[in-house]
Amino acid sequence: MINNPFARPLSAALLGAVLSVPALTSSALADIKDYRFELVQQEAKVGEAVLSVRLLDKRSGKPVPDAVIFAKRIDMAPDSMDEMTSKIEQLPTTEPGVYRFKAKLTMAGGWRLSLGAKVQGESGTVEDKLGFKAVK
Ligand SMILES: [Cu+2]
Repeated sequence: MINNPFARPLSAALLGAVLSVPALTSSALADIKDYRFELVQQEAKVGEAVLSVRLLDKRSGKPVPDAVIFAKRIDMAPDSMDEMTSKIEQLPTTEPGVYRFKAKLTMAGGWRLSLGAKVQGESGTVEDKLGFKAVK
């Protein structure tokens, strides 16, 4: 069989085309990428703490109300204690676009709040990991 010198570049080009299609498709649908969570305060007191998180539309900078938080977790991953988790519970919202959680911060140091949410009218999920400090 004769080795066709064009075979390899052509297949690479085809592969590139194939790979770029899902990328285009997902970015067209992925309005969900336009949302992010941010902590209202970067510090909390050790003990029972209320953590407030704002969900923002990055395009407008506006808070996004009525998202459904379906996953939440806190752990001490920033201090290399990924396995050190604690209780976290969602509290009623008092300000549109601000989501509140009651958490038991059992140790001073770096904590990470991980959230998963669904935004009204968008497919996909917003997933964010936010670092903060627990202080005495
Ligand atoms: Cu710890």
